[in-house]
Amino acid sequence: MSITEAQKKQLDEQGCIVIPDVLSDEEIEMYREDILRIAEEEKQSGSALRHSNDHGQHVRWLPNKGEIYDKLVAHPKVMPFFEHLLGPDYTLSTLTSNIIDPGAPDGGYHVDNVLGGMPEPLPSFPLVANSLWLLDDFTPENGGTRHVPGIHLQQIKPPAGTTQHPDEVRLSASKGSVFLFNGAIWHSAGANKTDRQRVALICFCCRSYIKPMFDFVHFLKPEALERATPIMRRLYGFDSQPRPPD
Ligand SMILES: O=C(O)CCC(=O)C(=O)O
Repeated sequence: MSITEAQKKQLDEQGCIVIPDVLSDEEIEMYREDILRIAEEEKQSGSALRHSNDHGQHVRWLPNKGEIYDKLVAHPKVMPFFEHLLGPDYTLSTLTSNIIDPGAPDGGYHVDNVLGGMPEPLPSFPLVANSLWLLDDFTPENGGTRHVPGIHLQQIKPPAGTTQHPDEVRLSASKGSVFLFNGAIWHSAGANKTDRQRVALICFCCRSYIKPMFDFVHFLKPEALERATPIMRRLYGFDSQPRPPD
């Protein structure tokens, strides 16, 4: 699998792209069912990470929650897009998911970790890149991700509390596709005005010299590490660690 020159240009200029047909219908159904099952279990056990005024939930640390999530870590249809933005030695920062419940309001605009904590101007090249793996068709009505194409070129962050932008787009894309974007694109989940949950898997990556958000090196379960190929180990960060004493 590869990335075309036109796709590279779109990522450079717009900062975002939809990669079609990454997941099969069977995979979509399997992942959606499993994420909703884990979300319910986490609610019952009191460990749920609820958000959006209790109208949304994150299920995080997916590699530790099932072998089925291994496939997302080094997916051949998606890796070339991350490599274009972050270089050939990029690493995984998080592997998580986002459920937007009916009634959820628009989220607040943000850029992704680590950019939110950096001074402006933000770097002129991508440090982090995010990808949403759509387990439902995304529409402007059901929480389709709001984003501002091209704003990464301005190297600015949304002022705290920003909820609108004149150039905003609400993502419309088919389930099974992946919406991949430069982390400097202002974005947020949209309001869900339908009666069905909107579900996405999220694979968030960074350059090898950026500190990832999740410490896979120390907290990946032994069985998940055992299943990892050399490329997956690199993505989990094992090849980009600070050195131990001589
Ligand atoms: O779920 C969405 O539509 C947006 C997710 C998001 O804002 C993020 O991963 O930073």
